[in-house]
Amino acid sequence: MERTFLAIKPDGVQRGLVGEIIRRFETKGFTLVGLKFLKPSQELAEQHYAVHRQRPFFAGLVEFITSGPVVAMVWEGDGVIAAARKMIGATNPLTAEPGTIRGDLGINIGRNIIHGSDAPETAKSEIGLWFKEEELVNWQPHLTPWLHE
Ligand code: IDP
Ligand code: MG
Repeated sequence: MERTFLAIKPDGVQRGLVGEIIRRFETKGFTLVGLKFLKPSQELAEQHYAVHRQRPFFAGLVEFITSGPVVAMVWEGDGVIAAARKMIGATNPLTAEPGTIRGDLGINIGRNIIHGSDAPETAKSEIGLWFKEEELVNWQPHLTPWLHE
């Protein structure tokens, strides 16, 4: 079963959007298999955003993501990686489609509320970076037969 890594950033936490965001993935029908609330270390943030190391916004991004608590999550389901990216919306909340998390809830690219893995390889590496294997829970939601034919 496919898994993805999602993180509600410090702006989402400070704005009280944790419940709203988790609700969207829950009601969509995906399964929560990992959840933790933490203030990321500098090292974790730099590793997580390593691909952007050369970008002008890198230092500010790392400073922001380490500034406050984030909600780190692993969600499971068929097609969850691409579907979660769709539900999150475009990187810039101003151009993100209404109906998406960023499109509905944000206005600035540097405060875009949530992170989501962009591909199977990044999902795998980000899950491994943020979670130990034993922190992920294998469970069968009772809803399964009502969500899958
Ligand atoms: P994504 O989060 O939609 O995958 P990426 O291009 O991977 O977007 O960028 C990672 C994060 O870096 C973004 O979510 C955003 O917080 C930040 N970011 C990207 N581009 C800019 C920018 O031009 N200015 C400020 N922050 C940016
Ligand atoms: Mg990205």
